[in-house]
Amino acid sequence: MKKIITVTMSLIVFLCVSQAFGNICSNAGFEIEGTGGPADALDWVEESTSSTARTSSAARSGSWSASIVGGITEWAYVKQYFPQELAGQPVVFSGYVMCPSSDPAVPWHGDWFAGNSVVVKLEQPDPSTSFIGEEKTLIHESTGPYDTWVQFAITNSSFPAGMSNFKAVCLGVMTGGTVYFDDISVVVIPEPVAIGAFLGLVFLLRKRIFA
Ligand SMILES: [Ca+2]
Repeated sequence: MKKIITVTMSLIVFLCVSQAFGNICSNAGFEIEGTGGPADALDWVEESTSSTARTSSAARSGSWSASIVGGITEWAYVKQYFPQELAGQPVVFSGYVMCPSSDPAVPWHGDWFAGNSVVVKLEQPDPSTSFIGEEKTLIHESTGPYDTWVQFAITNSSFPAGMSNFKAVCLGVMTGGTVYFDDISVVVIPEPVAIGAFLGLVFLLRKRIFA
């Protein structure tokens, strides 16, 4: 009986740590429909139904992605909220974006964004839109790249303290064209102290199981 309890405890600890290293983004591939119909992605907030949509026009995984159509609103996005206190922990926000050569993106403010039309951001809690981490050199209006899924990744070496939540935001800032986002990932890397504590616990449990 004692052995069963110990093994069960080990499994629970393993699952907790796996979760800590895993992708905490829900509906990361936009495959699940939300309550608003096929164009609405479950657990994602779309900026507007005219400029942002879940779509099957392009996909890196499965059959669906999120599209941003330029020229309707200055900023259009899909974003997801992560209600966690992550002070001191590194967060990695990554994913893929694609722009078709048949419908190339044109940046709204070419001078501001150096000819780029795609911005991905880790943002502070509402109502702020200030970025914690940002990348805006993904799709250039003259050089693309086009027709290929471009991987992006933002890593915060230390997440700011005092924030109860944060947002992962995929933005198009465009006067024309379309960009697609798919396979989004948000991973929280546990602090070295937490990893050390976990490894110590595993060592103790192994001693109890195999003693
Ligand atoms: Ca997908």
